[in-house]
Parts: sequence; structure tokens; C-alpha cells
Amino acid sequence: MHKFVAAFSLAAAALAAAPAHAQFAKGEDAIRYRQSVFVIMGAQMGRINAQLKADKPNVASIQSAAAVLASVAPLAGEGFVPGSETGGVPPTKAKPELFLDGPKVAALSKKMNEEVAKLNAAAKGGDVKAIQAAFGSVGQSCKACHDDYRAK
Ligand code: ASC
Repeated sequence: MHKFVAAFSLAAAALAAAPAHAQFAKGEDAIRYRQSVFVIMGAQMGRINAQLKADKPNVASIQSAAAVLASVAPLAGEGFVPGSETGGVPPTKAKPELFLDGPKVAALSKKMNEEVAKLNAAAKGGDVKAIQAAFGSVGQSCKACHDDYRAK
């Protein structure tokens, strides 16, 4: 029993000490990961946008898209790890500065996730005007990062 506890504690300590990017064997794996997250996010934004432009927005569809967005958005940042500055298929559009401006990028990421959470809450509330406003704020938070850190 003591042996088991000791082994478990060691394993837990090793896990805690492992760097965040240990989940990626190669830089290009991290690039594919974050690109995948952005593809999903873009598709959900597109779904919501289509409904907001419709004569009678389908609120259930918006709710579904907002929930997916809220569940995947927190994953995007995980892919920006050391060793993933260049490469990828398609090639990463992340500018080199993204990997140097830690606190600024973290603030943009935090803001985006906050706006996505607000959009999800607004979607659950079902008020289309409120959803529209929150959707605009999410778009702004996407754009803020793209403006500074995504190559054309
Ligand atoms: C989207 C999407 C983006 C952002 C950006 C906001 O729906 O796919 O990349 O919003 O266009 O300006």
C-alpha cells in the first residue's frame, strides 16, 4: 500500500512538472491542433452569423453553435507552444511576435474566452438582440488578435 501511494505520488509529481507542450511530439502537431480549433470556431461563428442574418433566427441552432464555441475556444491557446513558431500544413500564419509577447497575447486570449462565455450565456437566454451584441464582441476579440499577430 505504501509502495502504491509512493508510486502514485511520484507519477502525480511528474505530471505536474511536465511542460504544457508535452502533449505534442512535434511543432507541426501543435500547429495542426490550434488550426483545428480555429477551424471549428470559425465554422460555429459562421453558423451563428447565418442565423443572425436570417429573417427568423433559429435560436436552438445558435445555442448549439455557441455551446460548441464555448467548449473549444479555451483549447486554442494550448497549441501555441515553443517549437511551433514555423511550419505546418497549411503553414502557420502566426507572426513571430506572438511567441514573444506572452502577457499581451494572454490578455487577448482571456478577453476572447470571456466574450465567448458571454455569447454562450446570451444564447442560452435566447434574446436575439443580446446574442447579436455578444456575437459582435466575440468577433472584435478575434479581430484584435488577428490584427496584431496573424500574418495576412
Ligand atoms: C469570425 C471568424 C473570424 C472572426 C473575425 C472577426 O467569424 O471566422 O476569424 O470572426 O472575422 O473580425
